[in-house]
Formats: sequence, structure tokens, C-alpha cells
Amino acid sequence: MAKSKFEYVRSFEADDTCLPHCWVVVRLDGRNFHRFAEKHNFAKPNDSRALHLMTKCAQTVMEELEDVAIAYGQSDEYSFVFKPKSNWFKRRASKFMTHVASQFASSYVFYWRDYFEDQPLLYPPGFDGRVVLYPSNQTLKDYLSWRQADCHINNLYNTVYWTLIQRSGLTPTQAQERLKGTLAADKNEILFSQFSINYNNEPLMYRKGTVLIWQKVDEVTTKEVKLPAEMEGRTMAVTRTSMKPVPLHCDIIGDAFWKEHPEILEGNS
Ligand code: DGT
Ligand code: MG
Ligand code: MG
Ligand code: MG
Ligand code: MG
Repeated sequence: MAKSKFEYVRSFEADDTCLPHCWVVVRLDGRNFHRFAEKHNFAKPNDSRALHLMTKCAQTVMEELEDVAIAYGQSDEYSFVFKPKSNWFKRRASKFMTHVASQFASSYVFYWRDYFEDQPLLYPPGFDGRVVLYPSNQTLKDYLSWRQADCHINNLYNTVYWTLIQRSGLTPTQAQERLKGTLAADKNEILFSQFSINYNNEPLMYRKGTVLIWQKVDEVTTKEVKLPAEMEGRTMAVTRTSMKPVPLHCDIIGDAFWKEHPEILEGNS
């Protein structure tokens, strides 16, 4: 086919190929979720419906898109890690990022009612995305550790902050004043001595966030038996094993997790 004289404009497209052999991380973050959480009456500091919905969207991304090895989410963010050997869309950063963001955002709306039965969705949420390359297993693990450490720091702060407000009647300003300059140990101590809350007993999903990894899952489905004729209309249980993105709420900063699941990093250095 003859090329039109306009064809040259194609060369204006920037090359955004991700460097080979690197882990490609796409991190999404809810746009202005401070407001979104207020408007939709999210529980403070953690709304389990919202967190489970985020994870459902992330599972959809992993199932619909190619080559995601692991994902990690907390608060209004999720990170998706594409394999170093992935050649999906020729490793174009814009393809990775926009497919993740649009699949996630449409899933958020699509599945909203399954998690927020009594709370209508009032306006369309948005998510920003960024792509970061990590050149080694160590830098990838440090990236995920950074996000989990962030989850811990924020959740400890928010847990004390909202407990002071909800149970001691402090104003937001007073709670902020009370926490100014406190270290993690001080925050644990306030929770324990003033409210008999052992922070370590708070739900793991809140303290650790959610890791999604591929695991074998047995699916039991009922199937209609087609033949022979005398058995027509009868159903039987069929067990199928398939790989699914399974949520875990565990520590990923220490070595134990990576030793237990060596397949995540296997074949990459
Ligand atoms: P951004 O990301 O710059 O567009 O602005 P935000 O407002 O999304 O800020 P960000 O992402 O730094 O912080 C997340 C906000 O989402 C934060 O204000 C608290 C809110 N949020 C996330 N998860 C929950 C939850 O489970 N419950 C409540 N009440 N709020 C939540
Ligand atoms: Mg932000
Ligand atoms: Mg946000
Ligand atoms: Mg955020
Ligand atoms: Mg097209």
C-alpha cells in the first residue's frame, strides 16, 4: 500500500520502550481519594469494603493482562510488577501504564456494587499511573518493601489518630498535636495504655497491605452430563485446577516470603 504524504507524522511518536531485563512496575494511585473516601462514607481509618474492591480490581488486571508476576496494594494504591522477560506490547511503557489504569478503573466501577451494597457510587473515580524500572531482584524487593513500610507507618499513625478522635473525643487538631514528634513505640504505647489496643492484633490486611501472587486453586464446578441418554439432565461436580491471583496479607520485607515463594523471582537476577 502506498504511503500517504502524512505518514511522516508517525516519526513524532516518542520511543518509550522499557529497558530489557528490568522489572517493570506500574503503580496506580486513586485521584483525590481523600475527597472520594469522604463522599462515599469510607470507614476511618480503614474501610475493608474499599480495600477488598481494590484487590478485586487488581485481580482483574492480573487475569486480563499479560505477564504480571506479583502485585502489592494498600490504601488507594496498587503496584503491578511485570516480568523482566515480558515482551507484551514490545515493552512500551505507555501501553503497560494505560492498560493497567483503564482496566483497573473500569473494574472499580463495574464491581463497586458487589462491595458497597448500600452506598451508591456518586461520581466516576480516576487513577493516576507511573512506570518505574528496577534492574535487579534486590531493587525490586526494596521497592515492594518501601511500599509495605509506607503502609505500616501510615496505618500506625492513622490508627492512633482516629482512636484518639473516636474514643477520647479529641478534635483532629488536638490529635495531631498529641502525635507530633512521637515515635512508633510511643504510638504503640498510647494505643495500649489508653485504649488497651495491642497494635499487633489489628487486622493483617490493614497492617501489611495485600500481596497478590499466582497460586494453584481448585475450582469445583457443576457440569451437565451430556451422554449417555439415560443420564441426561444429571449434573456432576468437576474439579479443575487453575492458576489464580491469590491475596495474602503477610510480611514481604523479610526473606521468609521470598524463600517460601522462590518462583516469583526465579530466572531473574
Ligand atoms: P492524590 O493521590 O494526590 O490525587 O490525592 P489523595 O487524596 O488520593 O491522596 P493520597 O493518595 O496520598 O492518600 C490516599 C487518601 O485516600 C487518604 O486521604 C486517605 C484515603 N483513603 C484510602 N483508603 C482509605 C480507607 O480505607 N478509609 C478512609 N477513610 N480513607 C481512605
Ligand atoms: Mg498523592
Ligand atoms: Mg491518591
Ligand atoms: Mg495514595
Ligand atoms: Mg487499537
